[in-house]
Amino acid sequence: MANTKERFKEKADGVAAEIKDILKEHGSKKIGEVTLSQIYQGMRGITGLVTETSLLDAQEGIRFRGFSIPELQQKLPKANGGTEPLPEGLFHLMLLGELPTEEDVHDITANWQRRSHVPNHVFAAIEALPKDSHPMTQFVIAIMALQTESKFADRYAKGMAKKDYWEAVFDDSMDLIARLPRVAAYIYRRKYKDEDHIHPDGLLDWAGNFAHMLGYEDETFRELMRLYMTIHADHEGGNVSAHTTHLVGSALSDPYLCLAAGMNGLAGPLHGLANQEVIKWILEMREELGVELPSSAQIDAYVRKTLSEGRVVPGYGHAVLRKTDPRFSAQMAFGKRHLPDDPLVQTVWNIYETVPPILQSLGKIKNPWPNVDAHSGALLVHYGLVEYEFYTVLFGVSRALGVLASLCWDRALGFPLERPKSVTTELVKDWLKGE
Ligand code: FAM
Repeated sequence: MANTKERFKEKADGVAAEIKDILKEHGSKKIGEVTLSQIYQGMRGITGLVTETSLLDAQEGIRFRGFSIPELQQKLPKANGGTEPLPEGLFHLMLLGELPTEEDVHDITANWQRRSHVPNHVFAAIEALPKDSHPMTQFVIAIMALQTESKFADRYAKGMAKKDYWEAVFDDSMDLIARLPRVAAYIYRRKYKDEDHIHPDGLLDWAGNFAHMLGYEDETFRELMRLYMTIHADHEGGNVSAHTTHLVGSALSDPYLCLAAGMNGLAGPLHGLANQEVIKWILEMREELGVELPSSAQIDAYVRKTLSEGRVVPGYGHAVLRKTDPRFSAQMAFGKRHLPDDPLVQTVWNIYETVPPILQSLGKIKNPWPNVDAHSGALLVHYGLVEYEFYTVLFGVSRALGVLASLCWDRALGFPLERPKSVTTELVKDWLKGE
């Protein structure tokens, strides 16, 4: 059977031909209108990007190549004896647009194992940072240090032809994904476990090995990592990390530069950093109240206090979603199955009962329901991964799967430099005068 790279090229050539025909016949078709409010308010609802790997529906949540999270949990190959999907399978699906076989998934695991060597200077770059640097800072620096390995940058400098860009981006993307768990685990063990590093286990799958290198041997924790790495991977193209990676790639920056840029966006509290903010907020609430399992009335009062201080309730709301995030529901189901009596997890569920009506009553929040970040920390704490400043790195390792699969598509489809038009308020006022 042809390997992943050849199959990707064949698929992408087919789609590129379709796009050419679509644009030839329908290129001038109008697909929407833009209002002044939209350009001042984060471009919500403006369709301005093509991202092949996943599509977000405001009511249903994310679908990866048409498959919902529960469908993926059913259809994607699992580890031996496991019940959660292997993220290798999701990557195959996002990249090739078709469900993988067990053999496809084993091939990707083996491919990533072969590519996983991290050069010593990357560890030295991490070591050069103070230990108390935020893990996301260390992660981005490590990705930048890895950039010496970029095949795209090397080949471009030697005069690579445009038709070959996709291949160098594919190789860099596969190398990067293969290396990220080692880099992330190194940062974790350096900062929190007295630099007692753990060598990779070549017999494990990508996420299982990541859990092992972090220092967690519990098989249920490995299952959690497989689920976590699958559900955080992609959320269509307009979110900050995906859009940034895509935008930077449009300048023909190599995948290392693109991913580092995307990860800087993920490190913002309104985006990926929300997962650390949620657990911090819950732990502070418990400390302030002096109880392990706050009552509904206590949660209610704490939420109102947070809002009165002009802060957001972390883990709630979304720019596109208008219902409970299915990524939240998948984690809740995992909790019900494996740790229903955990007081922190129960608190997350009690917050889920209490927060939406309060947010709704404010009348301005478009989505009062929980997003992915509202649940993830409580599951991690249960297994002992209590260092919440590290949580966004976990999100980042997973998000690399989606944004890099998309970057392969961007170059294979020959997408050009991205350059939307901006205006000044002076010009807007002139437009309005002319009305
Ligand atoms: N708590 C308090 N106020 C909130 C809120 C929340 N959870 N979510 C939205 N609002 C406010 C928002 O600040 C805005 O207020 P102002 O008009 O006074 O500025 C108003 O409600 C309308 O906002 P919106 O249109 O409903 O949401 P946006 O599309 O502007 O923002 C989020 C979306 C995600 C940035 C916002 O809901 C938020 O800040 N949530 C908390 C942080 C969070 O959980 N982020 C993670 C998102 C996640 F899915 C991810 O990227 N990983």
